[in-house]
Amino acid sequence: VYVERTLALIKPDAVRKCEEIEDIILKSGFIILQKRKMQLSPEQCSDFYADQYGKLFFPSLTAFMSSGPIIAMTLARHNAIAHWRSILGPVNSTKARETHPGCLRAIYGSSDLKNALHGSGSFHAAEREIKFMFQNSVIEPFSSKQATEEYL
Ligand code: YYY
Ligand code: MG
Repeated sequence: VYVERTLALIKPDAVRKCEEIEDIILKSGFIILQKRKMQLSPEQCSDFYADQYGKLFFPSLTAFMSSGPIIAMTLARHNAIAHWRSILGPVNSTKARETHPGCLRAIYGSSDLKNALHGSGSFHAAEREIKFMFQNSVIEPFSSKQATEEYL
């Protein structure tokens, strides 16, 4: 079985629910390979979301993503990228509550901007985003009951 990696982010609006979310991640068959709690600068958020540059919501996106701590996780599983995206559900949490009521963005998010969680959109994006969060960023140690803070 080919084990794939993806990057998950718990965004500032959902960090207080991180333990609950991590339980769901593990019950969904993922292994958490890396985990960091960190706060990004607006510039780092602009780099991370460079594919959205020019969109009307770009300034609010970078402001929101830098407004508080986030939790970055490298998740591993068969078909990790697509599976994590399917658990997240659609980008707009408000609409997701109608069309995909059980999805994580419906449960933990509140709008299209404050949608609680991120998942890489492709293999290329996953590799870039994992590197971004675990090599190029200011990081702080994160303590948790889980022993998966670094590589397993
Ligand atoms: O990959 P995903 O997060 O599901 O959606 P993208 O279209 O890549 O948008 C990235 C990010 O931008 C989204 O998670 C919230 C924000 N955003 C927004 O604030 N308003 C929109 N109409 C669309 C996206
Ligand atoms: Mg995207």
